[in-house]
Amino acid sequence: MHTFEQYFLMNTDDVIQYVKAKIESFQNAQQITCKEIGDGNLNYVYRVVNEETKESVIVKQAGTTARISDEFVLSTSRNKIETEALQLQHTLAPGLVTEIYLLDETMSCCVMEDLSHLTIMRTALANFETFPHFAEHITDFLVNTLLRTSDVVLNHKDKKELVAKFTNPELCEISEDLVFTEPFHNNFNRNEVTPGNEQFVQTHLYENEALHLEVAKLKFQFMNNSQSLIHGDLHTGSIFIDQNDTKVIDPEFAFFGPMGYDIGNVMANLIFAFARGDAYQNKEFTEWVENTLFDVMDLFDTKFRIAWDDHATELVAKNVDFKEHYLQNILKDTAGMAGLELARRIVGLAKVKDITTIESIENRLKAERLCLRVAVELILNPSEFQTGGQYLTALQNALQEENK
Ligand code: SR1
Ligand code: MG
Repeated sequence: MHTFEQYFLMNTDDVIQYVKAKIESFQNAQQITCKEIGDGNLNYVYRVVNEETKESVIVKQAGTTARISDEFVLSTSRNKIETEALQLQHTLAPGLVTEIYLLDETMSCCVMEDLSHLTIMRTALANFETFPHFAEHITDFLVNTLLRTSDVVLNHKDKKELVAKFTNPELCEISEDLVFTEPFHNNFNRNEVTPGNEQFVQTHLYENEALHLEVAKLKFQFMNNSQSLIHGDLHTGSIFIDQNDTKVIDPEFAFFGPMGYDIGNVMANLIFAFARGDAYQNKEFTEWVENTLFDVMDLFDTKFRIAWDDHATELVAKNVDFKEHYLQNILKDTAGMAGLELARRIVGLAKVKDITTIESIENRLKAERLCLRVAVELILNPSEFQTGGQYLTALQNALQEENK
């Protein structure tokens, strides 16, 4: 019988005992079921149900290596960063973030709200489902969690304490390698290029010196601009959704970095959904994605300005031209970071199902090139992407190139 006073990696039986020991309402439950449901690259996720009352919770535990590969040896303390980020984001963006019931630093796990009534957004998008409130919800999340953890709003000493608390070197290193370096240099030989696109990748990514310069700038921006508490991995696999609700999960990559990293991830992952929709010629779906790409940029811009006026405490930030300058830089970062996410998910180690599950090889190759063409454009010319309409033009131009 475990007492859970020392870390070990739990199995489903252990998790049942754990929940009985730690969660009061499960203490006397006679019939508990537990299933491992994680499909992420790093951790173990269990759904635990009291079959009598139907109450359910999620237990998420960090192992000592990443699920995707033992090459990534990681401190299990990442679970604390993830849980504390969720707790802070929950207060900043109520209703849009999963709720935490318990953080257990010894077992490197947390117990949280079960969101199984919702669907992981990537899965839903792969089935061409559309979500009318997504753009509204995700821009509320972005503006509130990003602007309100920046020096524009926070007391600067409090912010520096948070920067220290959320220093996350191991998971940042994963992103520095997988997002900012390997897709362009294949320096660890971990890239996997789909046969048929090797020459395209060689020319557009590996041998593109102008691109390498812009990627280097973005990497140093990621490593050195402690702008806000960013989620750090805000792709559509980190979002639960249905027709009414949107809930963000999984901020284990959280740290103080550039706001554009999160916004760019949202934009890039919508573009993956677009590329899949285009591969299956689903016009209704691609139109919804286009509208959503447009709305995310438009709503972010509008809400950011309002939130700035409502919440800025820093005296020099009251200068209207500074607000413009600050926002323009965020939007510039957004474009570059979106380009990086697009490139790394096509050629790098961690791919996305939107593209890998396209059955026709011809269509998959085309979808990949579409994403890479947009990626290169975004990285090379980030200042030209200040509005959603400019992203749509880049998508249409890339489609035209492909259809030539
Ligand atoms: C080793 S982890 C690979 C990827 O999975 C996570 O979700 C992050 O996106 C990371 O880059
Ligand atoms: Mg994750």
